[in-house]
Amino acid sequence: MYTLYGAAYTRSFLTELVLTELALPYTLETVDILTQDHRTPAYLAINPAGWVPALRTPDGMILHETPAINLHLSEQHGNDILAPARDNPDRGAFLSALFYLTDELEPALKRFFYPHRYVARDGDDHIIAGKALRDVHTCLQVIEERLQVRGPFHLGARYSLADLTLSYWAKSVGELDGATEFPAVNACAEAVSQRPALQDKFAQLNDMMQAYRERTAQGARVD
Ligand SMILES: N[C@@H](CCC(=O)N[C@@H](CS)C(=O)NCC(=O)O)C(=O)O
Repeated sequence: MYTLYGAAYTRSFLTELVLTELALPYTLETVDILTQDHRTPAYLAINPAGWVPALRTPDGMILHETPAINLHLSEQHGNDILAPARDNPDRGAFLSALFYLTDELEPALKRFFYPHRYVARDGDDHIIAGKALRDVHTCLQVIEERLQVRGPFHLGARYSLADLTLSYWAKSVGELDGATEFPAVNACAEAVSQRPALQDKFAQLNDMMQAYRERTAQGARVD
């Protein structure tokens, strides 16, 4: 049995989607970043970086870094569902798509969600958030153009972890200004969210993001 540390409205939910897609049983240990649970000595002993998710494997090893966790699970248990095998001709394109999401889109989203960490002067949060939002849109536009050439998924007709990762973010940020202007991205996310194994989880994601927005509107934030 795997143990996943995280909170519903964080990217640990992306790992939940992977565990669910692969039908792997797991327990969720809630680490709520809006109440700073991720800074407690107990959690820092699990992941000294102070981020969620972390995953405890059945043999007691702790894994961290979401893309690494997700790729590892996909390769250990996936029977090729989520990750093309090393000898698959699509392997390179798959890794390119996945790394673009994790190296470019995710850092821009982090700047958008935590702008106060990047300001030189108090009160400039909105400047950083605005720039981050433009960076998010630039990334989505790049993905849009790739999907328009080879869609509906990153690997054409073949679904993969890259599509699941994109769909998680697209559905999480669906209400950001301008984020709905990417038809191929949204079509990919819609197709993934309708996968029979994932439908319930994506419905849950919607509710959780709503709850997250309400809490942050009331002043809760990650310092
Ligand atoms: N590189 C890490 C980043 C993880 C990350 O930033 N997680 C967020 C939640 S989505 C978090 O723990 N935020 C708390 C913080 O940054 O203090 C990964 O991909 O797992």
